[in-house]
Amino acid sequence: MKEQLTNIRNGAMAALESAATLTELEELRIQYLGKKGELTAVMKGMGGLSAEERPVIGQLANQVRGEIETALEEKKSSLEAAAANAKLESEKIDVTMPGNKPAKGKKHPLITVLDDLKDIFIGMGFSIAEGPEVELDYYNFEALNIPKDHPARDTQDTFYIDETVVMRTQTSPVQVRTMEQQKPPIRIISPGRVYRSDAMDATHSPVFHQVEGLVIDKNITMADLKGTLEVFVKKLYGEETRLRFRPHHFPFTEPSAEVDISCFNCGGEGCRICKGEGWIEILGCGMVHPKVLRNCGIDPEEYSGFAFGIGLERVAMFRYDIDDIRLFYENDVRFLEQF
Ligand code: 2U9
Repeated sequence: MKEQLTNIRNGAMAALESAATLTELEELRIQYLGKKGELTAVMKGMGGLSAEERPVIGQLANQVRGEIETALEEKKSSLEAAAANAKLESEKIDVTMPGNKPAKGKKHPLITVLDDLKDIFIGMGFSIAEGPEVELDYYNFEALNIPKDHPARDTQDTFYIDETVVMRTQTSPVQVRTMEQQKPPIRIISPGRVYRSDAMDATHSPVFHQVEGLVIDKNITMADLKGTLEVFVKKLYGEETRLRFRPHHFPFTEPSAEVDISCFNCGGEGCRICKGEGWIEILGCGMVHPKVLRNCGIDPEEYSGFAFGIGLERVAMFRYDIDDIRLFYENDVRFLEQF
């Protein structure tokens, strides 16, 4: 029996030595020390031993059990440590490695143009005014002297919400609301989104952006209008830029004009950008119609003013040589990255 116990111990030690995983180790524990294990089997056979032999063999069996238990514990610790090390090794990070650069956005070209316009007008003492994009018919048309039968009211041009509510077709309602609430002097620009029931093509979009301006004070004349717009245009396109005022008609201004600038690309020679004209139309303007002033609670005998409107997309398309308005709204990074 002694020999049997020694064999069990030697066998267990060798098996433990070569065990490579915790699962294998557990299988060995069951094989040697479990209820149906080899050591238990030997101990069960001790009943047939003599009174002298029994304590000797019993002691040896306990010693073997202790040795195997100790070896199991040690092996378990060393396997666990190895596993932990392997995990650390596999999860090791190189802190000196360069990080992943987050994709960085860019300012949208329309916002760049808008920011430039805002800077110029703020520099001239204007404030920024904003208002709702869903407007009452009154503020979008009626107050602006656009009568009921005016073609601009046609459903072809205006998105009607119902009989009295529209998507604003210009940002002028913001100026009307400002005049109702504020006494002159007034110097504001109102940038924002406007809506027209146009089919989408390379130069039209049912949603686009405008900046409108309004100045109301005593003794404001056409000279103030021309001076202000000249400073604006020269700041935006360069000091060498010339302006041309062409008579025009708007219901809300009288007199009214459209303004062309000498082509910033060829200086007026005629080129691809200005289509050989030498001039580029950039905005509309005029002296605020006395009826509009009266509608807004301002006495036209005491005050006068000028207003202008400029389309942001148009400015940006000329500046960046963009030939399709739809590119502004598609959010294609390959387009946006270029500015
Ligand atoms: C009030 C009184 C008058 C705003 C004006 C224009 C001329 C104009 C167009 C430019 C290109 C619209 O974006 S566009 O299609 N605008 O030509 N806008 S005067 O006149 C006003 C505004 C408010 C109370």
